[in-house]
Amino acid sequence: MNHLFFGLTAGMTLSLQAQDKPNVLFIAVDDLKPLLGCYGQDYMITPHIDELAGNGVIFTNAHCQQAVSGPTRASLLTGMRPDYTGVWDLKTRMRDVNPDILAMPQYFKQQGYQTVAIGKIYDPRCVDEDYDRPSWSVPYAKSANYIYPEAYGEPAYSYYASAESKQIVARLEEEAREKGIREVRNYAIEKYKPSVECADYPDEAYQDGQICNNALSYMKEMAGSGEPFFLAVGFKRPHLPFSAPKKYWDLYDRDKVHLAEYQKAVKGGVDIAYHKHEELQSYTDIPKIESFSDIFTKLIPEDKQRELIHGYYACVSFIDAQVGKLMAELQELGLEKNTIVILWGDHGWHLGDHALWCKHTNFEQATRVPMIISVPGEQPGSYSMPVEFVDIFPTLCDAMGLDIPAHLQGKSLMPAIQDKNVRIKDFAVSQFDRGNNHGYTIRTDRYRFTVWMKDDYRTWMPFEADRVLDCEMYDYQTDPNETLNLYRLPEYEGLVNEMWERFTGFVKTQNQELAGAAPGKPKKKEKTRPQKTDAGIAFTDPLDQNWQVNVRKGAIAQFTVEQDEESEDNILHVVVDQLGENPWDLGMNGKGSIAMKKGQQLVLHLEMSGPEVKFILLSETGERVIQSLSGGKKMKNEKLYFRAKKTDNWNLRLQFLEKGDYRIKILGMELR
Ligand SMILES: [Ca+2]
Repeated sequence: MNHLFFGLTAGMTLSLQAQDKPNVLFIAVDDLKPLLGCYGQDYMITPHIDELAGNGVIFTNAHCQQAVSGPTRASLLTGMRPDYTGVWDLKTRMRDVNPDILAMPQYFKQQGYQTVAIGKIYDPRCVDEDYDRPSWSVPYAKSANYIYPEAYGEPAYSYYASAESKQIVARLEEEAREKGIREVRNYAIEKYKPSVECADYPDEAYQDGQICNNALSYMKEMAGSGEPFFLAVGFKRPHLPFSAPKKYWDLYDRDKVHLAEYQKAVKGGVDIAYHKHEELQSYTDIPKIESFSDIFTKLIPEDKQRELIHGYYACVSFIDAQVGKLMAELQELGLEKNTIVILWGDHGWHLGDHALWCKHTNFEQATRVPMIISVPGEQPGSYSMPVEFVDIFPTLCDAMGLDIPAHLQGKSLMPAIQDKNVRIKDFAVSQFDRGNNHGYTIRTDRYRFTVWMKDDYRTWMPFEADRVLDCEMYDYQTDPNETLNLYRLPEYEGLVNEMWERFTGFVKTQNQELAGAAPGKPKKKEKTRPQKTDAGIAFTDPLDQNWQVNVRKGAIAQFTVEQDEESEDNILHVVVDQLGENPWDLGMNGKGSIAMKKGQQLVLHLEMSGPEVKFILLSETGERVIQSLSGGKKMKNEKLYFRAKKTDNWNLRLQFLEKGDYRIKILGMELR
């Protein structure tokens, strides 16, 4: 074993290229359907989102991939459809299925962005305890600090702010304790969980007011940093319960709210399309539906419908006001010229249409989403052809000037942002499960075609006509409320056949894109290893055979090469006691070089533990491709992707960015 000690030595320094990458403000709004002034609902009071839409591009035919929080967010944030992510419910964690999946914030972080999440971005049930640790530069637990005004305190169950609600909850929790019940919160929530709350309190008394304040602080902090940021702000309303400050309720007249026009089953429809709105039924002021057949006979009473819809409107205006604060601060800080802003609601919401409430369907009101993207320097406007959430990842890469990872399933919408008449795709695809029956629905400019497949069919399998359970088709030009299923009408046979071609074509594409992915089943980490190359990147003993180690300007570190007894691989062990003045004062340069053609991708397979390391691929002419990686306490399998910006010889550099103990094992590399 060869120990190399390095102390304080003077040496040459490298200058890093100045950062002029655009920032991204990424605003997620839980359960927000396109019920906004800018989407043509002129009775909605949403001036700030309308203004954002007026300065950006509003997508009027945008659809989520699956109308429920965890799956839609896992898909959007990885740019992969649910049949790849395997997250179809609210309990599967995305990295249990795909340990090496590349998340959008993770990729931006690797590209030199400060990535931070405040509020709800992923669904917490579908990621790890650290809210997907690889995604964020700032650990999620430290990204926000909710400081409620003393006069109000923290809302009960985090959403009921009124003193009355808090007293009731406190009394119920006391009652539970007296009865010796351990699950105090569950006891209380089963007895008291109203679907709405109107209280005359300020925004700051609610979680969304706090989320907004934290985002404002972060923007101020980042404005002068010189580093680009990806700031993800996730608002919680208008998710149930509809609790919002009274001033937002006062913007609307309950007698004038718009009840759903069509509250019946589709003529010629299919039962599997509906549900009993179980989510709404978990609220203690909602009448219970016992059996499926009661859906259309026991409608929510009209006064309760009015109250719910009024509450939804109030919550939308409440969030609009928070968006207004974010946009004002962006201007105040002079960041608006260099910040891409995107706003999206994670899926739609049924407000009584088809006697449905909440989401969880393949109907238009559940799949259609608000999606507004503002890219500095681009002309504002409206885009009406179909787009989907999987398009967001590649679109942002394109707008930010980053390479689009080749495996992403969506398409960049930048051509549509630049020219609103350019077609990006013929249809969007959403899906939803009913047990082992899985419904896939495609939405074109004008029609929707839904195929319900039985026996656990997924689109990585070849299409099998035997497994078709039922189908639906709707024409939004003649029937915007989806009252009539056209699928079996003889006059639509030609159109139905066209739709079948689209659907089976989609399945073929999925078969190809997901080939070998074995999605949906928890996977072991990749055991096969790529071929080692002789590019001078192996950690040899002595280390200086392949690497020049730099420990300069105050840095103190110890570099050792150890052998893993089991695999006989060499492990680089670095202990950093003190950092240098600059990041490049503590690191190592590979002596060998790798010849790469422009656009070619180098994939580095490694195992790593310890704090953050910056991996830099440097060309002879000084071009850099930078990826950052942090390991945990245990060695973890990782892959890094570098795309050559030009044809040249490249060599690898590592910079150790924090004090601590690092272990890195290079498993190999491949050129794609
Ligand atoms: Ca949601």
